[in-house]
Amino acid sequence: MRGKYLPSDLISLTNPPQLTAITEATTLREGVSSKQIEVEVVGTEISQVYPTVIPSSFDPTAELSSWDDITFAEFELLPVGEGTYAAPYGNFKQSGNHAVIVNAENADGFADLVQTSITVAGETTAPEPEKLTGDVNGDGTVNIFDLVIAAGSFGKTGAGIMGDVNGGGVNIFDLVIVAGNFGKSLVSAPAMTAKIELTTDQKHHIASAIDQLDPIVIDLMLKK
Ligand SMILES: [Ca+2]
Ligand SMILES: [Ca+2]
Repeated sequence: MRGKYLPSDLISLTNPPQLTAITEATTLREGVSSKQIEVEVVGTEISQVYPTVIPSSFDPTAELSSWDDITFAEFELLPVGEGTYAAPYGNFKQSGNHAVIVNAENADGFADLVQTSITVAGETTAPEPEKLTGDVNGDGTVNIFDLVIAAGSFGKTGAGIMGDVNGGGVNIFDLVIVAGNFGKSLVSAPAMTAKIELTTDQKHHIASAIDQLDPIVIDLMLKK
């Protein structure tokens, strides 16, 4: 008879859904705050599949001042295939472990909860740009402009001075570093300017800085 006389929804009358699989615990790549949450559900007439996100900032031991303190983000998973429900969640921003707990419901009740963990490694949202030692103005090439800037700041002390390559203010060591990296470039075709017009002041800065440079470094610079 192949059970053809059994009502197709008989099983659902006695069975709440079962959650049989969930996205495995994941550490997000740096800068990524979104993750697809996916579960496998067995059961009929599923009315709702919904994850609750408990953020990394939640401290279960902290004293709660109101019920609002334990209101967590909830969203709904949608059927994407046979027994598969999924949706992305885009607010994994705080570093640490976020618990994602999924429930499913049908007319018979709720499933046993399943849980996964999404880890946000760091707060950084953008990768550090590649840096070239001695590239004072950050244009990807170490050339005369960088030397001009460093020479122009010569003798200045303090933090964050343009031309301070190694920290601690701009002194002879910064010029040596710029000079030692002279001609290096991150860009495939170095954007060397054919004509460089320096002001008298700039020439003076460089001249007085070069006076203090090691002869080997000067030799290196002149070859470029
Ligand atoms: Ca530069
Ligand atoms: Ca320095």
